[in-house]
Amino acid sequence: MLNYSAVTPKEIYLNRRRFLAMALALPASAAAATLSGAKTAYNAGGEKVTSQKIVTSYNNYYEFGTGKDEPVVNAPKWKPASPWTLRIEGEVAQPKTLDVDRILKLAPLEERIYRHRCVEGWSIVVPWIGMPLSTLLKQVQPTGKAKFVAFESVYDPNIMLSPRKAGIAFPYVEGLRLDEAMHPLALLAVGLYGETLPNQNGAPIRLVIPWKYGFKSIKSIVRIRFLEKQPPTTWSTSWPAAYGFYSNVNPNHEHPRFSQRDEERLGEGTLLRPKVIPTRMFNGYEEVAKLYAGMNLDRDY
Ligand SMILES: Nc1nc2c(c(=O)[nH]1)N[C@H]1C(S)=C(S)[C@@H](COP(=O)(O)O)O[C@H]1N2
Ligand SMILES: [Mo]
Repeated sequence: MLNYSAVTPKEIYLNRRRFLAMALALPASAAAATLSGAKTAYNAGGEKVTSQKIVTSYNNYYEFGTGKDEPVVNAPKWKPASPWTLRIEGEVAQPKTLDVDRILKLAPLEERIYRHRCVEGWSIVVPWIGMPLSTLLKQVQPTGKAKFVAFESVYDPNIMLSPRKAGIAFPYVEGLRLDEAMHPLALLAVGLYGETLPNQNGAPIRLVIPWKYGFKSIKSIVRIRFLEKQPPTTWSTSWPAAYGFYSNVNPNHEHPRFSQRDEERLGEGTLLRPKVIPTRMFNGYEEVAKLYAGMNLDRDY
């Protein structure tokens, strides 16, 4: 069950109006002030939120550098297209091109505090702002053949790394099974900490799939395709033995390089005594388990 706190329709409406005003016009500092009072719609576990400083300066975004300290330096130099358009096509009755302003109006924006676990062994707790991914996917009618959803990031070779330098192919691609994509926890995020997304966190629109490893949460999305067959994904193509299509957080399935048994919660311990906690199945989001009933998740990793 989703644990939504008591947010009245009026509060959601007001927050949405403030957020829209911010997204369209206000400078970042005013934006922070306007949304700082936003009500939280989801916070399972109630853990301490990681500092905004860490979440916006320790990033994986290979298009802007392979070091986690590089995207915060390189990504701000990039100017996302405005209006930003998202193409939705494939096995659908009616393909559509939507711009982000239009997507923002599809549903009230919610704040959701999610744990985020990187396969490399660190985790953070982030207050995202967004709407269920299902809200967007319901805008097109998938045909009976649609079983998977593929996502594609922007790729601008003028400012982003070459695939050779990054060591992975671009554009970055990801995918979900249709039922995973429609799960209410799957979030289409447009902001964090009451502000629009900084470039290094995937501006202007990205996925956040909290029960999967961080790399499934693809940034700066420009294209979504409904498909009959399972699509290729960047990391599973680059190293199939280490990265599968599902990539559910799973302490019982070891990665050849990084331990999945436990994780370091960034910003809470000290250099000498980092805060290390056990990694939980599905990152603790056990409500998704029924999506995988009958599957062997050690084989289908
Ligand atoms: N396009 C794109 N999306 C991406 C990545 C990337 O390199 N390129 N890195 C992934 C990885 S490995 C992680 S852990 C998360 C990090 O998201 P954050 O920087 O907002 O914490 O983004 C994911 N999405
Ligand atoms: Mo990651």
